[in-house]
Amino acid sequence: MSVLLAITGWDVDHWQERFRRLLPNRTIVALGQDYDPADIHYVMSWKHPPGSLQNLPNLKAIFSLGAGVDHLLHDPALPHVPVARVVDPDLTARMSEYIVLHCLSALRQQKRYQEQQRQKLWFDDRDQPAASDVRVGVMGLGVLGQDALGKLRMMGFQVSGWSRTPRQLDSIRCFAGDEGLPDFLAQTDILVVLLPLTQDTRGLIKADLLRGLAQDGALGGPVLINAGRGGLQSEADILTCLAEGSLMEAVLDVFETEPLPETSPLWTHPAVTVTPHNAAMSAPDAIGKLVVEQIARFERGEALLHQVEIARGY
Ligand code: NDP
Ligand code: OXD
Repeated sequence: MSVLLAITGWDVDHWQERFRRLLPNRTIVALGQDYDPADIHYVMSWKHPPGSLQNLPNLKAIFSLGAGVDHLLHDPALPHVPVARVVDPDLTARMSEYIVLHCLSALRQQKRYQEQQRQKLWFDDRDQPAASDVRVGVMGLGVLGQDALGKLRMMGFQVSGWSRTPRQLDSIRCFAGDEGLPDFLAQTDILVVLLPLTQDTRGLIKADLLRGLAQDGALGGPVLINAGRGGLQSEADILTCLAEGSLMEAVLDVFETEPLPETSPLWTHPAVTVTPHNAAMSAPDAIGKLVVEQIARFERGEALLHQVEIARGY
């Protein structure tokens, strides 16, 4: 009963060492190492190369090592076994830290004061809006969206969210579907994107959508924070909207191409903050424990937690 680590872009040795400690009675191998395909019962995947999970005749389940699963569902040769994703308090807390940090940074005009410090400028000519004057709208009312909204509400922001299916949540104004989108955008000053990348959401964050954000808000212009996936956004449209003023600031953790190419104008744009897809990293200890628990459940004959609906794409 071996476990195969099918990981690219992360430190495989680190994960292998961690899983060897957590699962001492199993053989933990990684793609490219020597193993008998018939021994592999479980795969842990982060961006496995498409086709690399074929010909594992005794495979029972695939565990995504991240919350998102677009990185594995795009594999046309994905084996027909259950796929489970990460839902874990450690990862959720990290994402909410990122979202709260950047909402507060927009509220408190952090970019501007950093620039003033660089110029040794002691100067303040603007009113400081209160959090309660600012409306944060989160696209995606799932595990991450709901946690972030709860924490933003505690900070005093006005909060709303948008999802595919209608939701009713305590103290959160909820909008849903294509019909609900224009009204959701029109009452949003800071747009936070925490959607999965699916056929329906690809390319959603484009100029028309950004121009629909509230233009009369307390911050002086709309702010975009995308920590969902780069494939959700058109970077050319974000730049156009920043240039024309329909968008005031963008905080981007994810990009159409990752790593973000050196030639991208986003790197040096004064109104853009770039982070290297680390809004919420998968910490091997926390995520390792979750997967070990999942395997134990599965082998007791219980259903896997957080199973992905393959046809839906998330
Ligand atoms: P969930 O599956 O819990 O939630 C997804 C939410 O998106 C749901 O509310 C769902 O609607 C909504 N949604 C899906 N499709 C659509 C659509 N077509 N229109 C409107 N709403 C839609 O996911 P999580 O909250 O756990 O994670 C969200 C994403 O965050 C991940 O898929 C991943 O891409 C990203 N992520 C990024 C990280 C980073 O470091 N940058 C780290 C971790 C995750 P409904 O409620 O109706 O189902
Ligand atoms: C995830 C990610 O999906 O880190 O967990 O992007």
